[in-house]
Amino acid sequence: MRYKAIIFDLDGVICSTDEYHYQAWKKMADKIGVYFDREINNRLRGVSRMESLEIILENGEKTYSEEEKEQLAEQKNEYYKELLQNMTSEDLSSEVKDTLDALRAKGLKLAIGSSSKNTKFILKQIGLEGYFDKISDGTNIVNSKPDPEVFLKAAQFLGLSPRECMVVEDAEAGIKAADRGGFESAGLGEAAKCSQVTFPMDKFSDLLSVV
Ligand code: B16
Ligand code: MG
Repeated sequence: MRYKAIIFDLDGVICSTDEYHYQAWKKMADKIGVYFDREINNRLRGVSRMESLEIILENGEKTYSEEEKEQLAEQKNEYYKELLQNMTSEDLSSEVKDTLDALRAKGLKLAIGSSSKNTKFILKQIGLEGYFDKISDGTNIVNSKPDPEVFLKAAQFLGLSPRECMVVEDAEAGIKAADRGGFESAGLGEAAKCSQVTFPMDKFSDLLSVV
């Protein structure tokens, strides 16, 4: 087999928390009177919380102190966590779960490579606590995508080289991170259009014909 492991992005790949990120940022932006829409939201995919805030504030007039920015990011995270409370195992699609099980049955190791600091909570909510062999997330990195750190850490946790792992992403920043780290990649949505993607996909289950 070509790969020994697959490293999955979480938000926008395993589950649709990307919609909740949008709603939470929108609520925060409306509160401070800064324009925000879904197109701007697409630029936040895979990008860390503080860097996402900087992108949103590009459309505002006001300059915020570091302390105010921390408070705004914290406020957004509170809105986001409120939305996550309503997630259950029904938010994990059968297509994703069946594909993951089939990949594991082929002998592949499965890992997470997500920028989110809420990764473990989300996995618990959707019934995947303890499912993945290794988790690399926003709590163990300094640099967020397009820096390859989150995927390099995942490979290191697995004890494998980047050439032995494939990355699955929905974000352009994530495909760039994979490419810079020496990983092949499979892309969904926006990521499927990225010039550095190895395998553009229409749907998650296409992974079964890629590996
Ligand atoms: P948090 P991923 C990323 O997750 C999201 O795509 C991005 O929108 C978010 O800002 C980032 O996580 C940080 O999330 O605020 O929960 O720490 O796509 O890398 O799984
Ligand atoms: Mg993502």
